[in-house]
Amino acid sequence: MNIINARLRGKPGLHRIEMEGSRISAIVAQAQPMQASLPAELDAGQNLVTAPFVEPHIHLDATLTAGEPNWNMSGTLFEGIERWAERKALVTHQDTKSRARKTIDMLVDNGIQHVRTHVDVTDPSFAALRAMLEVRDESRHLIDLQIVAFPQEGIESFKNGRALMTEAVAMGADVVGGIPHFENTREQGVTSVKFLMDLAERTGCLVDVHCDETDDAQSRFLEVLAEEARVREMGERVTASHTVAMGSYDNAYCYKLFRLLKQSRINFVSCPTESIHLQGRFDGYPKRRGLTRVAEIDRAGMNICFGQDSIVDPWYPLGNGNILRILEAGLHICHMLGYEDLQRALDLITDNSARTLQLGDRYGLEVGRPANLLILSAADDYEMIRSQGQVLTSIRDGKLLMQRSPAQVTRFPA
Ligand code: 17E
Ligand code: FE2
Repeated sequence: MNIINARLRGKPGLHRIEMEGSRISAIVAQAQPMQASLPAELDAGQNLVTAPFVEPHIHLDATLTAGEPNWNMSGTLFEGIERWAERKALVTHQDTKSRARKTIDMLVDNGIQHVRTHVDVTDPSFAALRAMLEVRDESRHLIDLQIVAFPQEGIESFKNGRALMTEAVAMGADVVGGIPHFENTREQGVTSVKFLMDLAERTGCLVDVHCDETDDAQSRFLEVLAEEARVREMGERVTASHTVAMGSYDNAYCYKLFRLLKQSRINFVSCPTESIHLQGRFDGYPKRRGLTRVAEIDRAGMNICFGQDSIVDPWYPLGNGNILRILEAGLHICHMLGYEDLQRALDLITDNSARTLQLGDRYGLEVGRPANLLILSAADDYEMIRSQGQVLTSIRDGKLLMQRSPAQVTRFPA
């Protein structure tokens, strides 16, 4: 299969992309627009062709459970955790698989082909983890799925938390998670981070910690995670998700913190729609936005990307799989609608996220890499955001995975 009349990010002019089997075999500059001739030729119509979108942070085990059995009435993270504990007691193998599959279909419909999901392992039955390990295998034709062993109710504060984490990794989780700000004491938060970094180092797993997901400016576990990553030289394999307390840190502390963060080389994930909804809940006015310092992390040359976090779960009642919606919201909330940010906005849901997931040469529009790519509805990043553009075609392993016909508008004369 070939794609003609493709615009590529960061390259002038039009290109033809050739695929052979499941690999990209050639990317050739075109002197002028071409007419499609072969049946196996797709016309990008001078719009962008990119590598697939990446979902770096979602909870596929909790998806599509909002209101079951109770709604989160306060809108706080903490009530979300309480409501989820009620739903978790009802989780079954089949229920988890069918909700995860429905959600994966939504992600696929929106051009996502790489996903990192957190799975709650503070459940001695491991019902959700067993289900998601099967989904990981059964969905390979749709997405590449990384599973995080996520201790929703704590490693130190939950009964047998350390053993559950160790077992989850032995069962096949790819990534070690954590939730230090939710542990009962500061000390438990610190020891939980040391424990999870030991576990990851010993087993070769990646690390992705829910870190400082609270407006509490005293929540300072990011410094612990970054220092552990720096000393062990594991930074590129480590991700700090949320870090929303950074939005409440004072500038003097944050200035010092940034030196460590840069040395550590860790990655960051922000979930802007989730955080604008869950945080600021204990404020009157002025009311905090409750996000991490996305623009500042980016400006400092560190790696940050956006994720959806939730789709219709105890923490967030909306969501439809469309990560472009998250990107648009995030750019607004983070004061990133400046010209230069708009020029490279798609980095936040493509290349930056692929780096977070450590996809290496399994990702990217380059000859020899997997023939996974998207045709978008606009010619550049700025226009994709402005026009609320869509993914028109998703190709995986050199074959069509999804095609969308955009809505037609008819105007009638007066
Ligand atoms: N669990 C958590 O601790 N934080 C979140 N944002 C979600 C689940 C969605
Ligand atoms: Fe999360």
